[in-house]
Amino acid sequence: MIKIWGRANSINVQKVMWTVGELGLDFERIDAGGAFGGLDTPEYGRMNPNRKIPTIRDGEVVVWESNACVRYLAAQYGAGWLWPLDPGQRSQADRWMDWMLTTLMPDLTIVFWQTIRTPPERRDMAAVHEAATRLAPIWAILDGHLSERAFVAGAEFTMGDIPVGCAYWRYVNLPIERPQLPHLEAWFARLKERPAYRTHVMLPLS
Ligand SMILES: N[C@@H](CCC(=O)N[C@@H](CS)C(=O)NCC(=O)O)C(=O)O
Repeated sequence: MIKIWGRANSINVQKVMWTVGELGLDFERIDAGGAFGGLDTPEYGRMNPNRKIPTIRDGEVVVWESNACVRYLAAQYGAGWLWPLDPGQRSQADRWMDWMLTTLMPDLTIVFWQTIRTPPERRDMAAVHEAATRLAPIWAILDGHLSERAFVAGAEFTMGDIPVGCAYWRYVNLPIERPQLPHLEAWFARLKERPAYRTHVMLPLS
């Protein structure tokens, strides 16, 4: 039984939930973070000194950092599938996971927080517009990559699709203008066929 600490509307928790869903693992998710709190207890701090979500426990193994959680679960339970065994192919999955955190998330976070988690009277719409403008060519990089393959690491779905798939759901549901990205849209249609994506990621933004 995998224990997962984190509220269901966190993008970083959604990566983990989607992964356990794909793998068909037994899990217990404990609401934590945001209005649920629970991150400031000594017990939580011993598991995750950052006091962030998600944190997972699998027997004696405790993991934090969402991409590390996805990698752990994929390697432990999905080797040869979610976790490509060939190092070159795995590097394809890995690089788009890191790209999501380092290249995509800074501007996606600005737009998300300003338009979804900030009351209308306090929104900085100039910052939203600037971040949305920067995001368009960033997503176009992944669109170009997907023009030649069905999924980010090749013909098959892998862990590499999970962080960017969570981010794309947010992106298409934000109240901003977006460019036409046909290869991303075709990939998104493939993701939407996956029950675990529909259950754990395709939730209303909140
Ligand atoms: N880089 C970390 C970021 C973790 C993080 O910032 N999580 C947010 C939620 S998405 C959090 O814990 N916020 C505090 C809270 O929800 O109370 C990861 O990917 O796991």
